[in-house]
Amino acid sequence: MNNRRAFLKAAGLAGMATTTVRRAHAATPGARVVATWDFGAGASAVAWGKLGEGGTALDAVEAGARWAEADLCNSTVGHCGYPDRDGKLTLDASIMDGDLRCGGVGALEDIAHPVSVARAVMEKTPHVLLVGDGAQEFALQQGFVKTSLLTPQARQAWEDWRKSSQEALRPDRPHDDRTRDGGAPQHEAMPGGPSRHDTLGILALDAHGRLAGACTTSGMAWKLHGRVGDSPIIGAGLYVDNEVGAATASGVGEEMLRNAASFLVVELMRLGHSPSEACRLAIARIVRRRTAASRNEQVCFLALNRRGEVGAFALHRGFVYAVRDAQHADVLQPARSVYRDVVK
Ligand code: SD4
Repeated sequence: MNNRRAFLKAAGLAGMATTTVRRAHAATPGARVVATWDFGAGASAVAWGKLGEGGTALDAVEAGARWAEADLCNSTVGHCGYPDRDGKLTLDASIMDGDLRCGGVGALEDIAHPVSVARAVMEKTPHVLLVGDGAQEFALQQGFVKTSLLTPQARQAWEDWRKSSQEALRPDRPHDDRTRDGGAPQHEAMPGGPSRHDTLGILALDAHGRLAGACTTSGMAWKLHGRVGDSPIIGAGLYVDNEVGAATASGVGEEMLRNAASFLVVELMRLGHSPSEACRLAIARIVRRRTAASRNEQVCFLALNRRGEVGAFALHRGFVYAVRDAQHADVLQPARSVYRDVVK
């Protein structure tokens, strides 16, 4: 927490936060922003500021996601992300409005703000998802600029990984899964754990009762080239419906994809479950159906319903999320985890 405060201060967010909280307090009764992981605090501060300026929930989540994409301390989202197995940095992102308008980009290279390209897909095309070269071509046509994003640190990490991981270079091994050693789960090191990769998922409810969400990531480090995760896939990494609520996910995207997981969380809320219970039930289903994989993978859900209630659950310990509203300027919550409750 102290580190994060220091970081926010260094990033110039602490002062801005105080001003924007005061402004936003008046402009946003009933509004709330939530975001995954500790860096979600920075993203929510920016999103909250956008709401304070009179921006919509959609504007707010895009602004928060852009902040995370530009964050030079984060090796899991945007500019400083770690590359794939071939050393290429490919980015995934989506954005969704509570009226079901949505857009996504997958495996996008050399464009700094995939979330804004996703918004352009939503607003300027009849489609929902563009991938790879086509997504980049579209971005360039829309005025986005081609930039080399791989940082020297990310390249060095990739080179170190290649040296230490000959086994992982087998074509059927998309990432180093040496944590599957039969030992106790180590959430720091496991696929989906905080030190491996974290996606920014951000959800907002504005003062007019509109919901929106965004999700942005560089995906799993050392993934196979061409792999697309859950984050740009509507229903997997993100789902938002003004009639019910919104959900987003972080962790091993393959589990979110096979379970249409964010859609599942929203549908569980539609059935009357609270956000917290909906996240817990979705995780419990993954543990039940994918018990062996669940042992050493992290999966995390965060949900916000149309009344502004928030809930989160993770497979394993370690998932935290940020909450921002008129009462709370700087709150990081640890999510409860279910693996040990389900697998005795
Ligand atoms: C993916 N879900 O590409 C993303 C990665 C992630 O926490 O969330 N990490 O699978």
